[in-house]
Amino acid sequence: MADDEVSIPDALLEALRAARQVTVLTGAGVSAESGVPTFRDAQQGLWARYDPQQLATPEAFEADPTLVWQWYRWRRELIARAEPNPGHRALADLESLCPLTLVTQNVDGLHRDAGSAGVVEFHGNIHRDRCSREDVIVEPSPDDDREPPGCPRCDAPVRPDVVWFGEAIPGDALRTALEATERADVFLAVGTSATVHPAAGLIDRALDAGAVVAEINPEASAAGSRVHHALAAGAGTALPALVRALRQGGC
Ligand code: BV8
Repeated sequence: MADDEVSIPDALLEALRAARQVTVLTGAGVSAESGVPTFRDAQQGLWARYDPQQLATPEAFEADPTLVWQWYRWRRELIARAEPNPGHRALADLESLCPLTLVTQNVDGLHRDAGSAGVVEFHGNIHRDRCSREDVIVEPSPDDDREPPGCPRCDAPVRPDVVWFGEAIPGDALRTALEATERADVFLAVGTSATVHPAAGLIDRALDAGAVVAEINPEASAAGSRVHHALAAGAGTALPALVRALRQGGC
């Protein structure tokens, strides 16, 4: 077996082949191989001295909207240079092999770019803007060079359409994710440290609901000791290996 190959447990393959519902939860680790730093990675350059968990909050935006806006602009520019990697593409392929619901904590949009349909964006999407007063999606005028720009309707500061710490998960996303987790015969946690809630809680909900739960992560996550299968590998290697193994078995 090639050294970058990953061995997929037969029991996991059998469970995937028999599954009526497969639910996948992805985290920043899936985008790491596209060059998008994870939340665990030290921030880079100008942002090295800031803690993402401090910046991704309504309080930070209230205190210094320009700083927070500039942080998101830096992340948007970084993500704009990123391409989906083999892990993203394998999850898109998996949709044709299994009845799959993909729930992502990532805000980078790379799953959609890779061709995944119906992605549940649990923490929103960094590419969309929202009026901070009316809470509606808006497109600021390209001529508005203020940071942050003003809402084209009411001129309140515009913010990224993401879920900040201390904010509720969008109702539709939460309901869809909970329902897909309760019904899951197989639940895959990929590239997540399982430290941010309520996303991380989906893993225990899947376990409690009797799903076969597997994790793909080079390092064990906070849920690692509770899952049935822990594949200590990168998503970009393990997910294509999983799709190949399913196809070889005639899935
Ligand atoms: C809420 C969008 C209530 C913004 C993000 C219960 C217990 C403890 C705390 C809480 C709790 N309930 C609520 C909380 C508080 C808080 C929380 O969880 N705090 C934690 C940190 C202590 N949660 C919240 O505030 C949530 N809101 O609960 O509101 C409420 C209810 C009603 C009404 C009002 C309020 C909201 C949380 C959402 C925060 N927003 N993102 C933005 O992006 O700017 S979270 C953000 O961080 C990401 O989206 C992501 O979810 C998270 C980082 O986690 P991961 O994705 O796992 O990434 P991480 O870097 O941690 O790990 C990467 C992993 O990848 C590592 O394990 C690594 O080993 C692995 N890896 C690396 N390379 C690879 C790889 N894996 C595979 N392949 C590779 N190649």
